[in-house]
Parts: sequence; C-alpha cells; structure tokens
Amino acid sequence: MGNSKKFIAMVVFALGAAIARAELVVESGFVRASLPASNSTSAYMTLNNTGDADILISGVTTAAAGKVSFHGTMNHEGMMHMMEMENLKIAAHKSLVLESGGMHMMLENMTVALTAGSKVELVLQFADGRNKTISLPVQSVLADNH
Ligand SMILES: [Cu+2]
Repeated sequence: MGNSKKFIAMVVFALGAAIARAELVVESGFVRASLPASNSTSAYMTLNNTGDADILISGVTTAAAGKVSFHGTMNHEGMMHMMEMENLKIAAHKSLVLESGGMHMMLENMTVALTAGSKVELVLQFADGRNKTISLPVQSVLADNH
C-alpha cells in the first residue's frame, strides 16, 4: 500500500513536469485576408516548441470560421496538391513552419469576411486537453490561396 501510493505520487509528479516543460511560442503569424469570392482562407505561422516534450495540436477553433483544418502541400509532377492532416506535431526544441506552399491552416466555412488590418483569434487545442489562444493580424497577400 505504502509503496503503490509512493509510485502514484511519482507518476503524477513526472506527468506534471512534462506538461510544464512543453511550451509553445508562436511567431510571425498572420491570416490571409479573405477574397470576396472565397469561403476559405489560410493561416501561416512559425510554431516553436521551447519545451522538453513534443507538442501535438489536435485542432483549432475560431469564431471566424466553421472549421479549421491542417493542410500539407505536395508537389506532384509540377502540380501542387493539398492533403489534409489530422494534427500538427512539434517535436521538443524544434520549430514547425506553416507557410505558403507548405503546411498551413485552412479556415473553411468562413463566418465573417477578414479584412486586412483586423485581427483573428485562434484557439489551438492540444492533445493533452490544454489550449492556447493566439491573436493573428490579417494581411492581404496576392497570389495563390494556399
Ligand atoms: Cu489549404
């Protein structure tokens, strides 16, 4: 009995330490201003994991869109294809860059038109149940929509 209690206390302590050390720092983020004819737009940012544990972003919610998905971009024989990914993984002490032509977040079923100069709040949902709210500026960007 005494031993198993001690063991449980150690496991709880270890989990707490791992969670405390997983820290996400978001840099250079922006959301592309939505085009009048489009129901979707994309978000770009650099996700830095400054902690000792991997971070898994399992979903994103925002009041600006009905759905946010993660897209990867793949060049197949000169044609750009997008594929949906279930989550974003940022390994400990690594960065994940979401950029035009690469991985990005896709805001779909937009509820509002996003105009350059405004801001959008995104809630990043982590696989461990925590979340982090970030506020990104809306920028108008020409060229392709992804
Ligand atoms: Cu996309």
